[in-house]
Amino acid sequence: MRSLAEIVLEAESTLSVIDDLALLEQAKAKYLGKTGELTEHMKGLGKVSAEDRPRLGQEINLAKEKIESVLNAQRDSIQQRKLASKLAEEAIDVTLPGRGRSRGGIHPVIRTWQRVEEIFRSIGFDVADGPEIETDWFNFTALNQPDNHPARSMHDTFYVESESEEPLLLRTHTSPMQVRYARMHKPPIKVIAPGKTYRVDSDATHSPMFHQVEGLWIADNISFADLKGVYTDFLRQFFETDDLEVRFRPSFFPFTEPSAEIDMRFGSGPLKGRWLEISGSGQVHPTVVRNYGLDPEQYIGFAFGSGLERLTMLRYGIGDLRLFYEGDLRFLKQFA
Ligand code: 2NL
Repeated sequence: MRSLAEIVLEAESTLSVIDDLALLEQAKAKYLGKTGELTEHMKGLGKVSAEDRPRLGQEINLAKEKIESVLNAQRDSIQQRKLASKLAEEAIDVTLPGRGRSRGGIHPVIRTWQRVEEIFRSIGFDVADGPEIETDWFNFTALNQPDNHPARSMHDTFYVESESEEPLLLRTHTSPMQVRYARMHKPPIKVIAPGKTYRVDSDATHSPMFHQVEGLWIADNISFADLKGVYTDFLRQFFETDDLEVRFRPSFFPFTEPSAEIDMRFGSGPLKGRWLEISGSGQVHPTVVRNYGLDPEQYIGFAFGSGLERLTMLRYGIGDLRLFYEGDLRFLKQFA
């Protein structure tokens, strides 16, 4: 058995160079473990005379404390170094320049949507909102669309599988929002309904999803003259020119009677002199007024429906509808 001094000396030199926590605990066992050298000394105490025992006990304890203090110091130092290296590894150079942020832009059709809202709000119209998945009643029935109308076929309209009695579908126009709005408000009703609409149709000039804005003004004395005034004023603000004419051509829609196409003509610019179809319109059909929950003998008014893509194409001189949906940045960046 080695002397306490020898053991302490060796422990101090061995432990103080270990730089791994697990190895340190392993090395500790050699001195302080169950069969460690100091433990052996302890076991020997019993054989020592009662006279010498306290002194020897004290010496062993002192040796044990010395070793433990080296162990603790070494443990601390290993942990310190570990932390320092972890911090160094994770260091961030806050002086590096940032990566920069790429800037998004507003899609041209949405730009039109925003401008249309702004213009109509400025002349006293509210803006309606509503679901894109509609019931058959709000999308068709309320708008006087007969049961056998071709627009109601699976061929023209996207139907949504539903558990309910009533068929659900992707709205084919934004009118159902106006019907919902009209049923919740008292006349005078003065509202536009912009939004996405869906039809089974896809070619160079049709997209299965497109955007519409409809307008509705119902009160006790609203006429075609008001429609012409409101719509002409809207077009002049939208295209930022007063040099523009509007004409009505007779047409047919189930939800209006009489109905009219609205054409417009610029007096200058690249489209100068050509009549352009810009919107459908008409006096709201009495049946539709009744479906607002109003008496058609008392209330009258007009509605119109225009395509936001069409308005956008005319404003910016865009020739192909598909450009709106391709996500080509070379196209989109021109509007950012
Ligand atoms: C078109 C036709 C139109 C309407 C939309 C409408 C809405 C209600 C009541 C009556 Cl709530 N009418 N909307 C009226 C006439 C024409 O749009 O083909 N537009 C591009």
